[in-house]
Amino acid sequence: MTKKKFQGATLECVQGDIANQPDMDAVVNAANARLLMGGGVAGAIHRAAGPGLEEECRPLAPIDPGQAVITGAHNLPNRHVIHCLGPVYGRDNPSDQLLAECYRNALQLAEQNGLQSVAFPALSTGAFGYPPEPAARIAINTVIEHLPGLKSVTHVRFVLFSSSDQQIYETLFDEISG
Ligand code: AR6
Repeated sequence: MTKKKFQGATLECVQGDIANQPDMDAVVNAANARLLMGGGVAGAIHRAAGPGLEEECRPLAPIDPGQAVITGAHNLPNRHVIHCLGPVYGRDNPSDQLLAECYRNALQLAEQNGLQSVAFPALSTGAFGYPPEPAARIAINTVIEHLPGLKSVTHVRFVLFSSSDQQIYETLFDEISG
């Protein structure tokens, strides 16, 4: 794990499973437009949450790329799940702006719900094909850009599945000053 203090907030990157972050108020789901189970992150989150999550999601779907919605966490050990639809790389354009929107909208929902801690997976970098390094830059830069404006959210964790993604985040964390 790498930890960094940034303007009073804690930023972390860890290798792990987004569905097993019991100390975080919210975990972010790399959702599909219909907010159904799916594979990857969405599979892990829905499996751990149980069928109540899909039920709660149904009336909120469909969502657009860049959009985020919040639900309860059901059987997950968190208070909420924030579902983001990342851009499909090369199809949903401009991909960089839509990916940044996901992180911004998720943080805003966390803030509006009085949450202190949010864990993000590497949105769009699996089935949606976004190259990991530019996606990581967008994730980190967007969070750093918006943290100073947040009162409630003071702890953001990036949860990376592979050691190569963890390596990318660690390298980018080393570039952060503040
Ligand atoms: N915890 C943390 N990261 C994970 C986990 C996990 N349990 N599982 C995979 N990853 P993806 P997307 C990593 O495909 O690209 C789904 O089927 C993975 O290695 O989950 O936004 C949905 O239903 C990758 O680095 O999300 C959508 O249709 C990253 O998380 C679509 O895929 C994101 O991979 C969303 O695609």
